[in-house]
Amino acid sequence: MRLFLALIPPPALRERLGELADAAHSRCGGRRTPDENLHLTLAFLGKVSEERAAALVDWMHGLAVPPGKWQLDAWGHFRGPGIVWVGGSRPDPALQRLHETLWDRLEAHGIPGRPSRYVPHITLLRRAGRLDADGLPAPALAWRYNRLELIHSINNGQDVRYTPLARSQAT
Ligand code: 2AM
Repeated sequence: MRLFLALIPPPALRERLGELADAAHSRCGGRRTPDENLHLTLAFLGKVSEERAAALVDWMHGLAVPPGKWQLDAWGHFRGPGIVWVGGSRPDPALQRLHETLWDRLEAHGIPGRPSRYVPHITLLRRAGRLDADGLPAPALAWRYNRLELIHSINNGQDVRYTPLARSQAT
């Protein structure tokens, strides 16, 4: 099973992100992330056995994430895969800490793949053209979060569906 840990935007924020995705899509083309798939990845686990996934579900049920607020105020671009994203203009220490803590625990669960660098971002477009943010609305959004989700990513060859398997406790 292909799994990742993510924050899921509340409905009002998801709507705003969808508007930014539409604006970017009209300028840069590519494949727009469907509204229901918008998320912030904290850790990408890759392929995990069903047995290990069950242990991760138990872990998530007992997990409490410190509540935080992430300021979304920048457009960004990963050139290779043509990803256009929104994120923060500065590193966010709380998200960085959360990412590190989660990977400490994932490694204790025997999961490899800790990346050397974490750039928090919300992917709006894939396989898009060059990002030219001139003329695009400046992102100015605040994301208050207090819960993390363990998500199963299912690719049926045409599109990708995300199914939540477990949520951390509300804090
Ligand atoms: P992306 O949006 O920048 O592609 C589910 O695939 C989530 O895990 C996406 O948010 C994706 O980020 C992220 N992710 C991180 N590393 C990945 C990898 N090596 N392969 C696929 N997805 C990855």
